[in-house]
Amino acid sequence: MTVEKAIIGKAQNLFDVVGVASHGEGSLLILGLVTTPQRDLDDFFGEESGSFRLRGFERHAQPRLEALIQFIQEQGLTAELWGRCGYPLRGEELNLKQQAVVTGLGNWGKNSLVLHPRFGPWLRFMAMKVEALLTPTGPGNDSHEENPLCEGCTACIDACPVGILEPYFLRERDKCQASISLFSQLGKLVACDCCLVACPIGR
Ligand code: B12
Repeated sequence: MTVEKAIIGKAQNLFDVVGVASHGEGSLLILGLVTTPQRDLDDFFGEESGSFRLRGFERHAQPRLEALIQFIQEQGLTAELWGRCGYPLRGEELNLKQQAVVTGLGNWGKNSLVLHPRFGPWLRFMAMKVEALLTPTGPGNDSHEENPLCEGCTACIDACPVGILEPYFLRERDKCQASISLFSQLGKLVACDCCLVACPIGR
């Protein structure tokens, strides 16, 4: 078995979806896990300092990420997470949704999230830089074509409690209830999920 096959196979064992993009001299692994009530990746925890912990990612994703890094290191290569738990907190740094589309893990949905044909909007993404030239997956670009899965449906737009969702774009992101609850509370943070719950894909 080639090292590439071994790395991708290991990643596929640990995560629900795996994409590869080329990145400088190496590659970027885009890893996705479905969030569920039993495996709540959306468990964010506000701290007194005003910052927050990615508690769901720490619990459920970090052990898998560490196992993959260790496996890659055993192949004599280096691997590094992008941001805390592979979750860059600024889209300008690395846009995970764009990378997910580029690597074929789904397409933009009207709720501005990446929709996977089976898992709908419930995948959460992580990025890992790998010092190896792995074969890129997916279309290799993030075409802004309308998503056939969203044709004739406005369920997410109708469900937005603050009316800021336009097809494929969040107009005033600071007003998003997910954003407000994230940065203004202490303790377990409840992110608004209305535009995900309303989506019929992957229900
Ligand atoms: C900042 C941020 C937020 C902000 C702003 C969100 C926003 N839409 O801008 C706030 C706090 C509001 C937020 C909320 C949520 N977020 Co958030 N967030 C991020 C973060 C850190 C950066 C996103 C960003 O700034 N992108 C830059 C903007 C410009 O890009 P964009 O939104 O993709 O815009 C593109 C599209 O609009 C597209 N486009 C424009 N016009 C058109 C037209 C057509 C036809 C098409 C097809 C496309 C298209 O082009 C734009 C540029 O590429 C990412 C992690 C990361 N590093 O990527 C997570 C991330 C996007 N969030 C995520 C999630 C899950 C959520 C929430 C559900 C809360 C939660 N449980 O975590 C809500 C959902 C709200 C929503 N409907 O977007 C997931 C999305 C997973 C997925 N399946 O898509 C990410 C990837 C985190 C992760 N690790 O998985 N988030």
